[in-house]
Amino acid sequence: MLLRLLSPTQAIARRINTARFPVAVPFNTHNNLRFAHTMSSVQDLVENAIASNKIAIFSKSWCPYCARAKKLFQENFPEETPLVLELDLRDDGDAIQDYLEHKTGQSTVPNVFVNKKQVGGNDKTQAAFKSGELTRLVHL
Ligand SMILES: N[C@@H](CCC(=O)N[C@@H](CS)C(=O)NCC(=O)O)C(=O)O
Repeated sequence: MLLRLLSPTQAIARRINTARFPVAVPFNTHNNLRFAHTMSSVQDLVENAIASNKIAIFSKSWCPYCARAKKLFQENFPEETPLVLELDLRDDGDAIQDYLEHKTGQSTVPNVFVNKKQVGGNDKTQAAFKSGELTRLVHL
């Protein structure tokens, strides 16, 4: 019924907007015409970040767990320069977070990857450091 009130373009956009990884079709959000991120561009960005960086941390700038994970690397692996993507500071941050959940089953940040392996959030990263697994991964 709702869709019948919309123009065909709006109806299609409304339906695509509900898709998990929308394709590049314009849709209205809060009266602003915006473009949905393509699944492949977000997927490529995340996969490239993981593949091209020894340490990749998907983070949010205000997140205390992220701060602890970033501090662990700064203090214990000062020679490394992790790639840190602050999802709250990016237009595509929500789409990246959705893709990470799809990929790893983890919906929270931080989401830490070392040498292409997902370590997990802060708790798992701290535990991996204590066990020696994190150091092993960093020095692969
Ligand atoms: N036990 C998790 C806690 C992570 C967590 O709760 N992160 C919050 C931000 S501080 C989160 O991702 N909330 C959902 C969101 O921001 O979308 C860990 O150690 O990483």
